[in-house]
Amino acid sequence: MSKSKSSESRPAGGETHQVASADVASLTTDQGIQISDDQNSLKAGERGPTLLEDFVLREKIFHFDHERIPERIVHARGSGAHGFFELLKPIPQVSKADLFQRKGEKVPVFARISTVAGGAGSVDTPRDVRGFAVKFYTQQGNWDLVGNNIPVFFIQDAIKFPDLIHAVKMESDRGYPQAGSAHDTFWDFASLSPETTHMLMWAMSDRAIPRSLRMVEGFGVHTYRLVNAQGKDSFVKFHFKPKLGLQSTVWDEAVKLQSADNDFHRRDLHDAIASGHFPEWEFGVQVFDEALAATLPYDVLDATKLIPEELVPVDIIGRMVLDRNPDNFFAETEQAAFCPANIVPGIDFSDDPLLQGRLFSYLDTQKSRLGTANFHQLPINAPKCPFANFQRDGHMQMQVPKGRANYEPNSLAEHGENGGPRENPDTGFATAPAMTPGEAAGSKVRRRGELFADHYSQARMFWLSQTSSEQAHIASSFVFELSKGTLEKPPVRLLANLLNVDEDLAARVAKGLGLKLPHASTPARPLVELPPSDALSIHKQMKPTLQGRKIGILVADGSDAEAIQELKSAVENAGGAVALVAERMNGVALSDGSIAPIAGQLAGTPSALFDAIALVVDKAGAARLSKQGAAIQWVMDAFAHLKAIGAGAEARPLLDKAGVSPDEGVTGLDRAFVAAATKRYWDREPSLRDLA
Ligand code: HDD
Repeated sequence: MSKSKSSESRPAGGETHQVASADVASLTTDQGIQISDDQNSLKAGERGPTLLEDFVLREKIFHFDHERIPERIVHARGSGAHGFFELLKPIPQVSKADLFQRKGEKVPVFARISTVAGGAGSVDTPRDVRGFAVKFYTQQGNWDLVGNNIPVFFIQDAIKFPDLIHAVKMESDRGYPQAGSAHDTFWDFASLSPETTHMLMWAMSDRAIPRSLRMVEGFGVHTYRLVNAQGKDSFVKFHFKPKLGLQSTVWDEAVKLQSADNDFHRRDLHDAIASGHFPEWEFGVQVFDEALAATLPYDVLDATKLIPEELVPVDIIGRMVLDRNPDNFFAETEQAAFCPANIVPGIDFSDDPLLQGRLFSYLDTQKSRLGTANFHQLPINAPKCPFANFQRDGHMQMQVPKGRANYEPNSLAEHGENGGPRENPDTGFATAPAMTPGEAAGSKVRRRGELFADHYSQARMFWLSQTSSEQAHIASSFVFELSKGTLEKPPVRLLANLLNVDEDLAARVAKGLGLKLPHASTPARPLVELPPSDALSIHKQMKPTLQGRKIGILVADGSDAEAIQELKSAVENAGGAVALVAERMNGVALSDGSIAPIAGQLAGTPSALFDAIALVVDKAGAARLSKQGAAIQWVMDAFAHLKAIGAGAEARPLLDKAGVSPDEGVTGLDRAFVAAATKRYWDREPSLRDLA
């Protein structure tokens, strides 16, 4: 073995690889040194020891070793996109915020939608709340609206947040379950904390298993303040309403999606944007004043309460469109640092104690996650308006401030030097002076507002606002989640709390769990009967549309080419998309002799991935497929997931094998199918599964 080191390098076994040329840039080290060989480390002889001297190898491995950063302590799994907010209706009468002044003006945004409990690599479709965070890069600086797809929260005071999150995340001794609340510690905490009841109703509803991130609402959750140019302030709740309407999956579908495609939501968002179908939300505000707040039987500073839209309508003042995928997931989506404390003149905080705690937490966590107080200089976080101050130095300082002025007051400008920026009393952010009425001279206490103690009135309002099918889903989710626990007391305590929401609900959950109904827990405040609100129901909000929806068409050799083409055009004209699924990926020979390209192989492309299915097969195809488990399951699942099924008479054997019985959602392959595919068939459900 030769001891002399060689500067020559060559591929190990005759591989071909691209080298730099006039069109292909040279690979370099982080120091800009061009690299001649990226295939072999430097060795003392071909089969000899690798040399420490190899700075190319060392740098590459060194950087790789440090690629990961701590994931978010909550909302670790998320998908983001760039876009814009466009003002449709200026509101200078209530807010002086620059982005709310001029009709038609656009402000760039970056939005990230996330699950809460799971890690960064967890699946997209567990039962969970979805985070809905938007960074508005306004001319007055960044405004971050960091909300959820549910308008209320589990707890009322930030001091309980670490307990809530510890309870819901994987259990600390065993490290499971991942991304789910169906376990002892969550229900132990929740059943001991009646303030969670309203949010539990939402979390057990279909809101927590959305069909697409493009089909969720976004809520700022807290009551914030708007402030106008005269200094007058109002209360406000912020809303995003999806243009595609609200839509969720059914539980069995959500579960099957986890195995069909871990990245179902991320892929859906990415594909929609890449194909020019930009997700869009209306942006609205519920503006109200102290006087109205004072008449309500609940406290607007309590994040477990919402303001019904029937009482204070949502005024649509803008729209948000996501029209650009990130170029790099880590640099943008992962490093995006949202913070509810990022606020602009014209918008202000309320005294909501949950919000107040958040104002500290987010800035603090970014230091731990991104490693430096200079995280705001990362391109995704940096304001798009000029920003300058006397903050200096620290890890990863990327700006190069000029001159000596790093303190204030200074008189350097008077000596011809750059004296740096100064405060601006006219346009700078000034805190709205309004205090919660009656609290201005309050003494220091560790207590909550009196009305915070009503934990059940709005939970009941939510329950009564749901359709019977939605109610069955909620009751069944409680049964499923509580059945996963091993402790005896949490389900009993939870039932005692649910009895205050609705006796029928509690009785159904008890029956599902095989438990005797306990006595109701004693509410800390008497309930107030509130009128139901249609805005709280998904089914009452759904849009019968094919926009953003995908139809799976099962085909086989001999399938009718014309029927496929007609179906495809009809679906696409209605704004939907189609994907052909077949037993093999190498195309099927259609009736006209053409070969149809296939998007998904049957066994690996379950019907859970589609919003409706069509079977375009001839007699022989149907006969063959009706002997195949994957095909039978495909049809069976679509039926069980309450989807429309379009099929010609030839497909009958397959429908029969899958147990499809006729109803409004089972049609021929004509126009009726395209109309039917815009909906789900809730009435079918009771005949298919035993819901609580
Ligand atoms: Fe939070 C992240 C939403 C209460 C502490 N939160 C985080 C994200 C969203 C929310 C959407 C992810 C942002 C992103 O995409 O990067 N959080 C909420 C909502 C709440 C809420 C709607 C109640 C109304 N959060 C809340 C409280 C605290 C936190 C009470 C602490 C006192 N949240 C955090 C955090 C996170 C976070 C630990 C983790 C990663 C991050 O901030 O950047 O600071």
